[in-house]
Amino acid sequence: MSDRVLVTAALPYANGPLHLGHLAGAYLPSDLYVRYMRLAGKEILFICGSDEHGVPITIAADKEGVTPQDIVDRYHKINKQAFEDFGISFDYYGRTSSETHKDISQKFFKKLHDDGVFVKKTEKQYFDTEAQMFLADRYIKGTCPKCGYEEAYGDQCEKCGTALSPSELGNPKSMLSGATPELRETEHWYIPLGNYQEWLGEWIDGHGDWKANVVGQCKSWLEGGLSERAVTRDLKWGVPVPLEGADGKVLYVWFDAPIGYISATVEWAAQTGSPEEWKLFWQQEDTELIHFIGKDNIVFHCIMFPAMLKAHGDYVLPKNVPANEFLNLEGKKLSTSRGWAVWLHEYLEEFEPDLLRYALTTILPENKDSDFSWKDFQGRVNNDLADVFGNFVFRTFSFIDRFFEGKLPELKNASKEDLALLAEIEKHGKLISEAYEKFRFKDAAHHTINLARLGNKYFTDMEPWHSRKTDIGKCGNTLHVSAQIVAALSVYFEPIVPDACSKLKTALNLSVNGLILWNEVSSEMLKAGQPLTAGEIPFKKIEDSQIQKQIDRLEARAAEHAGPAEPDLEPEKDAIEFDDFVKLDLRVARILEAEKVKKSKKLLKIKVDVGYEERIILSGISQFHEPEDIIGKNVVVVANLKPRKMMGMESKGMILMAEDPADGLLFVSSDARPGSVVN
Ligand code: B3M
Ligand code: ZN
Repeated sequence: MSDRVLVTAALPYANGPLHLGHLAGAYLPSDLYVRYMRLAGKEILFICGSDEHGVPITIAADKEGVTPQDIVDRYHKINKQAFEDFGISFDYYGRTSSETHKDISQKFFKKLHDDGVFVKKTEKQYFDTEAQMFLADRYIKGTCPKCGYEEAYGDQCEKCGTALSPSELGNPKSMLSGATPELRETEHWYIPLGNYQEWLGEWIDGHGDWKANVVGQCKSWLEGGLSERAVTRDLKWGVPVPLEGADGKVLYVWFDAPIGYISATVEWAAQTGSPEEWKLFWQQEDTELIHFIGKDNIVFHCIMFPAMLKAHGDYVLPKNVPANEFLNLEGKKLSTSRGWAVWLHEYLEEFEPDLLRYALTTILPENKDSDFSWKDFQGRVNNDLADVFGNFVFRTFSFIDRFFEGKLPELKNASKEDLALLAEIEKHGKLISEAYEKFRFKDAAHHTINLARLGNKYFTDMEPWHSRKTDIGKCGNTLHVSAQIVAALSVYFEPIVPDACSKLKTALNLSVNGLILWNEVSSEMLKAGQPLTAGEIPFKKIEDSQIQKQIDRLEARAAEHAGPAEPDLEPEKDAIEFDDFVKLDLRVARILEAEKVKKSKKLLKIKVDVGYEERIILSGISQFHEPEDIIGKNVVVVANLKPRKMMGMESKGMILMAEDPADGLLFVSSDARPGSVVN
């Protein structure tokens, strides 16, 4: 591994405030990695900034009746502040509306243009006659040709991630007027990604350490064959195309935004007073460039930007793109338009950033979508941070304060238990650092809290409240060992809960010489006799009422935003293998008899004919269907579900029901005869 690492986090659009999903997708993981890498002594640069171009910005401006500049000025400031408040430790947070960025992205385009990389084409594109403009990207919606999602944007389907052109959408509609647009001729520059197909395939194959979810997406695009992508747009807002006769045309936002990583690095270098230093990170072969992003950005960072960089030739290529999946909220997909989100600035009104950093780290959607719930948040804070880590730290300090005059007792005649626990410091240091290096942050959190758990258990087992009366030497040993564990935790926990660790280091008188490196952590970080200043209890417990307040707020806002048009649909489950599917024996069955099950509010006892036999199935649908209404219906059942006992009766199989958000449980019916296999 190189010692010079450039880490980027996706540049968020400056068109609205940030929420939990943003944090869990790219920003917390990148910050965890960077903070760990700094502790590991690497030369690391952490770059991010606002993405201030593109249709998301102009749509936000149109909606409010203000200028795009007003929008980006407002949200750049708000988002930069939110990141700072959460301790996301960027070395530089730029903006793509800067002059440097304009200059660098225009030069990038110009070089590719002059080298003959692009093809220029006149093509028919959708034009809204009412709004008098071409409908690029998110100004147009329609049906995704790949997955059939009806709300796909002109540049990307947010459901399946496919990169699209407006011409590929079925049933296109203008987002401005709602009208079906007409086709008009316009001229644009295209990057023929097909020319890079072979190289990209080999390049991606050469990265066996990439996450499976990332490689999977890349492979599926490559298998589908790469086509030409327009890199310019007919828009008023953006980086102007730096060519004669290209008036009214700007660079496509996904062309200029990733170049923002380069321009922000150039600005960072200028600001530090060594203007050439950006070259170390972008032009020295041995730099490791790591892009942290959410899964909807994979195609741009693993196909489009690498092709651009390869075509340009002067810059390093990414070494890894550890993209995360999505975070859901209380079991539902996060949605700003439906008000189903927790905004970072709202969270901060009530709680410390460290608490969310820890709770989110333990549930990061590293390999599949995951779910944040307020109850779970409370549990993780109270059970792990307060009861384990906080309690251990507090007990250690307060015993030393009360019985050893606030000075670290010495370790003399250490017992087996004392030595065993001290040995865990090095062991855990290895486990945790391995997890960070492999982008397995959930594992890193698990191992870190585990060391605190071992410390806390040891403290309880050693019973210093007894030994202080019977064997003060043993008591001193227990506190010495506990304090050394606390000291190790003040470093090991730093990436996840930086505020708490900085307070802890002060209390331990450890931070005098600045950063303590990972490999300086040992079982002898604290010297006997050194003063320790007991501080406040770290991590207070969260009350039920505080959690209820958040849940109420979320639900109230969702109710405000609720429109009749958008049903509250469950997020799609994780993909399964075909082999998993074929294990299900689905059959058409006819309902022969039905009656309510006594003493049960929900269950109906239903006799069905599955073609080859008659059998009883118990089904929890009594609130939605009267027994007499369902007799004679042909429904679909899972025939080979293992029989189950309910209310003392055996149920053999399961009747499939569709859960309609408004109407409750409805049958999946079929015209086929009983016994027919459903595939
Ligand atoms: N602004 C999309 C997003 O926020 C885009 C990322 C740019 S990274 C170069 O999801
Ligand atoms: Zn799709």
